Amino acid sequence: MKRTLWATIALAALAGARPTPDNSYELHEERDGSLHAWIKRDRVFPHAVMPMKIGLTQQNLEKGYQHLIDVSDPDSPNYSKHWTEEEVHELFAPSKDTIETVSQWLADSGISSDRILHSANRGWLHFNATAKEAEELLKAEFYEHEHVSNGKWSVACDKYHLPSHIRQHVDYVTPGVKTSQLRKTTSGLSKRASPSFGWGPGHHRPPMWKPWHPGHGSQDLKDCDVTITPACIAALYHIPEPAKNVAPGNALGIFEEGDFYAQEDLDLFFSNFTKYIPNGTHPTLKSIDGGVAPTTNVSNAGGESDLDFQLAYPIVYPQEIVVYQVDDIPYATFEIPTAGFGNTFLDALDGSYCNYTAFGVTGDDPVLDPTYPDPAPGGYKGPLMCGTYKPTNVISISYGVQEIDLPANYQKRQCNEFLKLGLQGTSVFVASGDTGVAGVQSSNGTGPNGCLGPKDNVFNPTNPNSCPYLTNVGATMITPGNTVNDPESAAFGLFHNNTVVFTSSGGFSNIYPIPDYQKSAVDTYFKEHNPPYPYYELLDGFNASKAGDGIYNRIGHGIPDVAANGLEIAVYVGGEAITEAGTSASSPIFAAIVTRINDARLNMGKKPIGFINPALYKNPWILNDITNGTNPGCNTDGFKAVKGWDPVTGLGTPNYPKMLEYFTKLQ
Ligand SMILES: *[C@@H]1O[C@H](CO)[C@@H](O)[C@H](O)[C@H]1NC(C)=O
Ligand SMILES: *[C@@H]1O[C@H](CO)[C@@H](O)[C@H](O)[C@H]1NC(C)=O
Ligand SMILES: *[C@@H]1O[C@H](CO)[C@@H](O)[C@H](O)[C@H]1NC(C)=O
Ligand SMILES: *[C@@H]1O[C@H](CO)[C@@H](O)[C@H](O)[C@H]1NC(C)=O
Ligand SMILES: *[C@@H]1O[C@H](CO)[C@@H](O)[C@H](O)[C@H]1NC(C)=O
Ligand SMILES: *[C@@H]1O[C@H](CO)[C@@H](O)[C@H](O)[C@H]1NC(C)=O
Ligand SMILES: *[C@@H]1O[C@H](CO)[C@@H](O)[C@H](O)[C@H]1NC(C)=O
Ligand SMILES: *[C@@H]1O[C@H](CO)[C@@H](O)[C@H](O)[C@H]1NC(C)=O
Ligand SMILES: *[C@@H]1O[C@H](CO)[C@@H](O)[C@H](O)[C@H]1NC(C)=O
Ligand SMILES: CC(=O)N[C@H]1CO[C@H](CO)[C@@H](O)[C@@H]1O
Repeated sequence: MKRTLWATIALAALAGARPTPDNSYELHEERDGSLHAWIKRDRVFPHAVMPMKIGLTQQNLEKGYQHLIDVSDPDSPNYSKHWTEEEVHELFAPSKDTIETVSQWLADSGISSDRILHSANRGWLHFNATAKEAEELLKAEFYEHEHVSNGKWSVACDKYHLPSHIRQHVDYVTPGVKTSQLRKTTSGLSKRASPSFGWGPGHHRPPMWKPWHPGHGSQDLKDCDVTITPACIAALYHIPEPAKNVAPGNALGIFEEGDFYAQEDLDLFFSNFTKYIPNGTHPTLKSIDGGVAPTTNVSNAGGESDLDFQLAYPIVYPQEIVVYQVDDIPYATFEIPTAGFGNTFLDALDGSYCNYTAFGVTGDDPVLDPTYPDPAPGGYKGPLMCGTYKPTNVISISYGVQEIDLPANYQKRQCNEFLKLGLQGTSVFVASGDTGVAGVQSSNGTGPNGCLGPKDNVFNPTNPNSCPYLTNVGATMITPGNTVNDPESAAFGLFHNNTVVFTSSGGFSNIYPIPDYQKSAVDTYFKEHNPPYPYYELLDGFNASKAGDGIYNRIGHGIPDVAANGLEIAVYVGGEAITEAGTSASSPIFAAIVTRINDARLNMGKKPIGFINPALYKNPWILNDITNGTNPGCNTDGFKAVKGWDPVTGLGTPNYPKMLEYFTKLQ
């Protein structure tokens, strides 16, 4: 394997004296132990040239929330005065002071400004330095490292120092204590946790489906307890027939990965279940990093995509739907394992995210996320898409993993991106998950029952749901014998001879604290309906040795925010009518309703709603409170749906007329 990094290696002796930090220098980063899978080799030759990058601290990470609330709180004079993309970049870019202080220090250290490149998003200073220069600059010793198995080389130090007045301006430096030239390989890396919802590759039938109930499925509302059709959803939430004069450009965006709709399924559904959607109606494809849709072979149609579009179209039609079809086939179908989720999607919506540093993480993770161009057969050969598409006003995501599957800082950086979308006026709805208070069995660090801790009894929250800047949607059902006029209950379903249990995911994050907008709702829940379980209090990720006997986090962000029907949903998949279940259904229903309300607001010359949670928590009366049912898991009954907010169905299901009335009156 060629070591291209050190192409200019000169014949020179190793540098003699060990650098000793002078008084003004302080330790900035030190690695705990050796680099996993890398063997430390020789000291880097003093004249070898290394590409150096200094990640500058981004400002205002802590202020972002206040700005988001400023445009999302219905009582704020700035409600719906969303920011432009440029304003958002400017908010988080490093301050002038940071850039000037660090540049000055480099100049004083002999690295003149003409050698420095400043990245487009202002987050990075790049320069080439000899190892000798870098070692003096950072009071460090750089060593070559060889990978144990893949023949790659990298350079890293065990620790490095920075002058005390510089430290506050620098996130981290590369090469540094991590291997920075690590490239993703196509084998041997961590296996992708199977998505807990969103059925993914090879599962054209979702795990939770039933054959069609013969004789059901007309426009008749009397069978809604057995089969949910568009007519049932319209009746449940009082959604009128679509408006005639829709605002242009108000599309609903739907995320899909490794699962593809078939036009034939949509057509069968439209012609059987709606009077007004013509055959051939289809979403606009926004392909991300090689994503393809639809599938031309109906036998390969996916139970997630077909479900999403069949639920959303009857509500939003004739408004447009956009499908964000994410990742090429090798990645999307997990032929190449990845454990990450959502970063390539967010890159395509915001170019600055491709290189964004926050919480010590820059750009996509070369191990967890797909990397492009993808050399795999059939892989997408273009560069990673950055800022290719504008986000739609509303986005629905019915995929996810568990919080435990991903490093906390990876999730925090991504969560901040959801905050940026909210600042710009985009509402993001995410299915809360289908496993109650438990997680997915195959997920990282979980027991066979999908739960955490040495006793496999600790509740296991979902990702990206734990992020407080998006809107989590749990699932409800019409219990047998009830009608669309009766209150719904929290969803609960048994499938495949009771081997698959569906309960709506909910609980409390182990990473994020309870956001202010949710605080009084969660306080009331604990005060009036204290769950009968021991709890712990921690943030920054689950740690069994700190959790004691507790089985849920008392100080974490509560999931979900709202709910919508998710059981016995009529859908055509693979040319056949079946019924499906899952919060996968609930998210597109809620997102489609908000798209309709945005349409009304746009027609009045108002702005889209954007981040909807502060308005919902202040006005729970515009939702139907769900007060029956539980979300069992981890050998418990889980939490209970109660009066007011609860970690099963949130604030409740949509009441379209009340939501419309409320949101059209707001500025
Ligand atoms: C509303 O926005 C303006 C302009 O961005 C800003 O100056 C003002 O402080 C904001 N008002 C509040 C209450 O935050
Ligand atoms: C560093 O050197 C490489 C190779 O000569 C060059 O491609 C790159 O642009 C240089 N970077 C900077 C910041 O000057
Ligand atoms: C629409 O397409 C479906 C599926 O191909 C077909 O069964 C139906 O007859 C078509 N309806 C019309 C009006 O063409
Ligand atoms: C769809 O429509 C066809 C033709 O009207 C009918 O035979 C069939 O039973 C319908 N399927 C469902 C699932 O309602
Ligand atoms: C469609 O896919 C099925 C299942 O993967 C396969 O058996 C069939 O041959 C495919 N049909 C065509 C026309 O490619
Ligand atoms: C899985 O868990 C192990 C042990 O906690 C951890 O070292 C590893 O990073 C986790 N994998 C991922 C992909 O998060
Ligand atoms: C369910 O159990 C019945 C009776 O034991 C059996 O006939 C049937 O094949 C099973 N179905 C599934 C989907 O496993
Ligand atoms: C978990 O907590 C223990 C005790 O405080 C600590 O020693 C350990 O490093 C923590 N583990 C992780 C992965 O943070
Ligand atoms: C409450 O939910 C349970 C299932 O969790 C269901 O069996 C029962 O019928 C529901 N009660 C009402 C009044 O809907
Ligand atoms: C300025 C900068 O660092 N740009 C990089 C942003 O990320 C993309 C994709 O990873 C790179 O190709 C750019 O070089």
